[in-house]
Amino acid sequence: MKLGLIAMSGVRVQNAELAALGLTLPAFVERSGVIASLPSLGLLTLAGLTPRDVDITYLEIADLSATEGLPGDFDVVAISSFTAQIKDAYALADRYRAAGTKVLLGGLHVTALPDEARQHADAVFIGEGEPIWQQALHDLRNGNLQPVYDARGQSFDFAFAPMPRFDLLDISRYNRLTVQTQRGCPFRCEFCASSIRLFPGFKVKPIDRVISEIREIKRLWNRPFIEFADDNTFANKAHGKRLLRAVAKENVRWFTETDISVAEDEELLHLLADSGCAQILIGLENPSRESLHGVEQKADWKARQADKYLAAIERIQRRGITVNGCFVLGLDNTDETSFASVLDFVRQSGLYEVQITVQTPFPGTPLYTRLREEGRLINDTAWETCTLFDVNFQPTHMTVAALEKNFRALMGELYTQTARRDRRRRFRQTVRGFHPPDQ
Ligand code: B12
Repeated sequence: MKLGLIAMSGVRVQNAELAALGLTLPAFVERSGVIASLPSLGLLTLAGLTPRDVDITYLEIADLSATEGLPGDFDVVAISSFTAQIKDAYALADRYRAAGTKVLLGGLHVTALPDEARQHADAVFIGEGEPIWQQALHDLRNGNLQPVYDARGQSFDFAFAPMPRFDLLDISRYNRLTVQTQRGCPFRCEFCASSIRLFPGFKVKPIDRVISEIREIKRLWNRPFIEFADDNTFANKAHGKRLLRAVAKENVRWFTETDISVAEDEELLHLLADSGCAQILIGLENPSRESLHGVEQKADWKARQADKYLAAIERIQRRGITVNGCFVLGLDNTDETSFASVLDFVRQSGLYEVQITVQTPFPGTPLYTRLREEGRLINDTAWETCTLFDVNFQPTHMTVAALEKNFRALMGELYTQTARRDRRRRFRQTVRGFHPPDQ
């Protein structure tokens, strides 16, 4: 059986003015270049669960309009896409099916809208792929493929996580590779479209499995930089510390996503610095408590952290770990003054790197459901606008045009060469001035 694993990839934005501006901003171009070249860990993971007699090819499609006909000659293709490129994924699926190739579709968007996806697939997969993939391959071989495979309600134990098939990649094309150390998050942010939408809990991968994945990458690549494709790596601090002690022995540089509470634990910060951590990305969302009110829906956790942000950033960065602070513009409790607040905060905080996005109602999120009920979605199936940069909802205290215009202006302020140089200089000064206590 010839199996094509196809990742719809690349970075997307629909708004032409924003896309053009992005290309002129050095710090934005640099960051896009770094992230644009990640492979689909989801598909490499499924490849790791595929019997060795299946002939597998891994492909990425960043721009379907530049792809003629049918890439590859396959009996079956498994396509993975997030929401922004799902319409391209469907168009490609239709082409394959017209040629008699079986099409399997899965991932976050398909999990949110399996009925929509079924119109373009021979089988759709809901939830985590691991518990259902081998059954589907078995059924396929026996000519008994089912239209829907649903992993919800089955708990996949990370102790059985397969080794992702990094060996299928042409590694020279990438500047970093991903390893997943955990899935899910204890918090419930209204807009979150990450893996809590596949699996509602929080689980960690056993440390020896994480280390074997890092070692497999090191075997294939002599200058490894690793991105943990996690939702919140240090939500469980005791496990996080054990992980860091093990990663420290591997001599790799790495990046991850976590929450601001890491700053409260000096031992964790010491271990982070000691284990090759280059940067942590933290969703700060907005600098003010009032604006954050209601974002985290279990206990208003995000709002309760806002007053600690400045001190926390300083505590992390003085250890030599850069923070990439992420802000969401267009939150319901914000108005046009929020753009200046974010800019002031970034300057005051000395954040090394900053990422701004527009509040985005991804399908399957509580935010999408609420905005649709409130009649505030501009187009409730314009999936191509789910890029984190395009506006597809009516904000509460400003017009759509004002959100777009102020967002562009803020980008123009944050991503210039000078702004980036100043942030870097300030970071170096902070690190030089800090003398860590003996650990
Ligand atoms: C790495 C990453 C990327 C990489 C790699 C993308 C890729 N092809 O996998 C790059 C940089 C290219 C990227 C691009 C984009 N990304 Co991105 N990315 C991530 C990140 C950090 C990790 C994803 C990951 O590796 N997860 C781990 C793997 C194992 O999980 P998985 O892919 O979901 O796969 C599992 C299941 O879904 C399932 N599965 C998946 N596909 C299939 C297919 C079949 C057939 C089957 C059976 C099963 C199956 O099985 C897998 C194992 O259980 C997440 C944030 C996060 N912390 O999770 C954002 C995230 C996924 N990205 C996001 C977005 C918005 C984008 C962009 C639109 C940004 C932009 N403006 O361009 C583009 C979209 C490109 C596209 N294809 O549509 C959103 C997606 C939300 C959504 N629901 O659509 C996320 C959640 C971040 C966020 N802020 O919300 N991204």
